Amino acid sequence: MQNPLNGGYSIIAGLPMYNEEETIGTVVTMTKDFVDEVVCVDDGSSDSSARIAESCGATVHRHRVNRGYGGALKSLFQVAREKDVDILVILDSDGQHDPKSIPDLVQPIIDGEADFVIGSRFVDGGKTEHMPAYRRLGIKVITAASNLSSDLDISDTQSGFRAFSRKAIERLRFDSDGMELSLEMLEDANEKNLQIREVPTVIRYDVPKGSNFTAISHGFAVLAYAMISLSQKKPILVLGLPGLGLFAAGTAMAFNAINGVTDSVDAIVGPGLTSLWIGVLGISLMATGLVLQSARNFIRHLLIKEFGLA
Ligand SMILES: Nc1nc2c(ncn2[C@@H]2O[C@H](COP(=O)(O)OP(=O)(O)OP(=O)(O)O)[C@@H](O)[C@H]2O)c(=O)[nH]1
Ligand SMILES: [Mg+2]
Repeated sequence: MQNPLNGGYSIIAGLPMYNEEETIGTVVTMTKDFVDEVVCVDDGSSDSSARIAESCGATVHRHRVNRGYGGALKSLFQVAREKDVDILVILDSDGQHDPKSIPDLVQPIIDGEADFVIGSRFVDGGKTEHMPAYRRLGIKVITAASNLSSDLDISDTQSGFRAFSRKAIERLRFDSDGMELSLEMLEDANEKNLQIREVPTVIRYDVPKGSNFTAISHGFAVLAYAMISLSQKKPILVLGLPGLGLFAAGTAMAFNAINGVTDSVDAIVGPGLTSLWIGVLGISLMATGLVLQSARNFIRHLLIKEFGLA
């Protein structure tokens, strides 16, 4: 049944859920007011999350084994395609996102101004409560690396509070099983020229489970994805420039060693060898950067000329 508040648009909320029995009931109950259906993907939780979600009115989609956050989102997109909905809103089950902000996330899609909306804590009007400093730093580093590789200027690449239009639901394809999916989705949307928009939101950390240290290992996985993506797209920046720096440092050390020669030749052997290997490492990095850049240009050229693809 359609929610009369949504002006004829069919909207479902998708909640990735893994052992969230303390919060899922409240999140489902609050979310129901803003959408037509709440779908939770339970990924082999060992607690009562699935039972509570169902008793609060959610449809629960079960994975028998844990497929990770990315696996849960793949299932949610599949459900949205099968149900042929206009809008899919994704929010966390741990209470960090406020369901009352759902109308703000879907509005740019309803207005035809966006296909992919991110609830951001770092744009004007957005904020975060009780966020640990290490999380803030991690998010800033990941966001900087990801913006460098994609030329997107997104302030909060790590917010899981997102809404997708029918066009985005149909076109987006992703592979990652972990949290790095947050970046893969952005890159895919950018490549497919989907309109991405950020709206302010509040993301809280004073929730029962709080932020735990698995967030650090998730953070490293996301950062590794951002760096690999950056080195594939801008090899000269990631490999060539540091290579040039090492080569310059090696050369400076070599001059220093030669200038320092007095009566003992032995005195320059150690610094000389050090400067040599630093210089060679620099040259190797620069060469790798150049080769990767040429391969990238060649493949692009081939795709455009032979297959008409950009
Ligand atoms: N289906 C599914 N959901 C998951 C999985 N891991 C996390 N989630 C859910 O995804 C949402 C976000 O996960 P969190 O672990 O809170 O990640 P986070 O908010 O980035 O990190 P924190 O700062 O630790 O809260 C929550 O609703 C989790 O229940 C998983 O393996 N499968
Ligand atoms: Mg969380």
